[in-house]
Amino acid sequence: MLLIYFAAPRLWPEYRDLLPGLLAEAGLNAIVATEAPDPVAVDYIIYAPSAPLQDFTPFTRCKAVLSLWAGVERIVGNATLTQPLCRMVEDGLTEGMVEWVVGHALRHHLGMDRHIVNPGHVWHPTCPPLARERPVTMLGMGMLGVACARALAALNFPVTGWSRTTKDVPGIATTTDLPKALARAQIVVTLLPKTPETENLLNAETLALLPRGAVILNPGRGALIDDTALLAALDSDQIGHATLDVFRTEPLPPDHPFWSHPNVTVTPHIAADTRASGAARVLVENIRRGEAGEPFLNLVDRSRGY
Ligand code: NDP
Ligand code: OXD
Repeated sequence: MLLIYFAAPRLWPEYRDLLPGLLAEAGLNAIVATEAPDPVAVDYIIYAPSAPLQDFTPFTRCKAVLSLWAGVERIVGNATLTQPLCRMVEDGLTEGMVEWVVGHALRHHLGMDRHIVNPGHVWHPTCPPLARERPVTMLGMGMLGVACARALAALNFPVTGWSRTTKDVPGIATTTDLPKALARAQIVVTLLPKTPETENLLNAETLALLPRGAVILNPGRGALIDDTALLAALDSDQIGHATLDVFRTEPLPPDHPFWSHPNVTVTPHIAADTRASGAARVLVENIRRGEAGEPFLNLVDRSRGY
């Protein structure tokens, strides 16, 4: 069996070292390489959008494309891709996202900036409210959204989760009604995939539905937010702060107004990383399934786009 790695070259040594042992443990006899002189010989493709691969047509025997990324918007619409597409769901990715979301939510909730950057040595004696007085809304209640919603609810934040289909998550109020989800949210977290339906979901109209001064945390995708509308809402104080991890263009161009806006925090797409140690296990389990004729894990629904 031949597996080809079409992903970031800097991560290749980790996968090269981890995969053979895990494949052998699973009873799979496979070669893992970064080049396929004969594409017809390839059984599985390990993929990340950092690779230049665009044309999947020559890989006629390939049984699945296994994405190292959770978000698949850069491949899901590729008409040459006819093989099953699996996205990455992995504990390290989820834990990283929970830590990023909880950390940035607590920063804003507790007003930490006021004490961390205090050049005038001002004594600020105002106590923050308790978490139970700070409604949070999670836009997207998938693998990552639910994990983050649960972690925030465990700290007593009243969490409302919004998604396309109805959910039943103990301790979280869920809804499919966007205006209702936004009406009370003092902190909004966007953990949605980028699809035609979610693009510019937060725009001038929906940002205006939020309570004045609400904070936005976006570790989902840049295109979920209309940049111009967000900047206008920040300038008018309708939005108090935006902490953004993802952007329409990455790296964020040096002259982008987000860099210099006093109420924007930019993190460089580091909210949650796919760790090779966990991801390699997920890849091998899916290859085992493929070889055993069992259903793949984390299969992307091509018509839904995620
Ligand atoms: P999932 O596919 O598990 O969940 C997606 C959620 O979004 C689901 O609840 C889904 O609803 C909801 N959704 C999708 N479309 C709509 C819509 N039109 N209206 C309302 N709800 C919608 O994804 P994950 O939780 O695993 O990941 C979410 C995103 O996080 C990824 O797509 C990626 O873009 C981003 N990400 C960012 C990372 C980073 O480092 N910054 C790392 C990893 C992921 P339903 O359940 O009803 O289908
Ligand atoms: C992902 C990401 O989708 O890191 O996995 O953004």
